[in-house]
Amino acid sequence: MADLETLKVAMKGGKVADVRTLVGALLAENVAAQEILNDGLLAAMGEVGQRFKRNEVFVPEVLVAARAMKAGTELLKPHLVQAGVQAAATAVMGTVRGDLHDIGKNLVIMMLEGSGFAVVDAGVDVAPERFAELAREHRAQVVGLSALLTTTMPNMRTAVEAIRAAGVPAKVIIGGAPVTQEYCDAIGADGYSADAASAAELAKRLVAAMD
Ligand code: B1M
Repeated sequence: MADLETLKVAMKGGKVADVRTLVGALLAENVAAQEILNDGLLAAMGEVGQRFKRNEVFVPEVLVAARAMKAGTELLKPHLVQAGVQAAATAVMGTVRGDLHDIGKNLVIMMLEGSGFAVVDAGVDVAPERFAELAREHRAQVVGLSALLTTTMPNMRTAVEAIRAAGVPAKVIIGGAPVTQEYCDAIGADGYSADAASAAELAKRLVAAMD
């Protein structure tokens, strides 16, 4: 029998194959995908983050845990995203310039897709002008910016400025661990949310208000 504690141990150890097997087994045991994500993968990543902060583990260990987390979330994706939902709107989503963290961004993408958005994944380390270009090219209603580092947060401001300067009418939403509503207000973004599920709800609300 698979359980969430064993999954957390495998993820913290960066055991990709074990994480795949355990996530598959938990799904087969009808454990909800959201529970596997929150109480298994995200809980384990939270612990890795704490240990990283205390210098008990270093970048290589964090990287292998992140790889294992990706492998797990890929298996969860079909269960988190509703099948066959017609795209109601388009969103461009990326991590801002200088920032390579993509796990949160990928979760936001999953939740947006689950809410019926067609999502253009701009990737990581995205230049401000690139967000504007992609939004224009895909006629996006929403642009989502993610940042995990206090040093890359200012690049959210430059991305907002580039999008506005290009005259792109998309709503800009922002998030990531160090980001706050106050920061959102300060840089003139259209909305902030603390987690991926709320980001999708926020995007839906903003698009509905555009009609
Ligand atoms: Co980095 N890292 N990291 N890291 N890393 C943090 C962020 C850090 C807090 C660790 C720490 O010190 N405790 C710290 C930042 C400190 C700071 O600036 N305040 C840090 C540091 C310092 C660094 C380096 C500088 C380390 C170094 O090289 N010395 C370096 C920077 C590299 C770069 O980006 N240029 C670095 C590198 C890395 C790895 C490459 C090893 C790896 C990333 C792998 C990858 O993403 N593919 C990594 C990881 C994994 C982490 C931690 C441990 C986990 C991040 C994560 O994926 N969390 C992290 C510590 C921590 O957060 N506990 C840490 C899980 C993820 C689901 O959460 O991304 O927050 P998160 O997303 C959340 C919300 O924030 C929100 O939704 C998600 C949940 O639902 N959200 C949004 C995210 N984006 C959103 C957008 C929205 C709305 C909500 O709207 C658009």
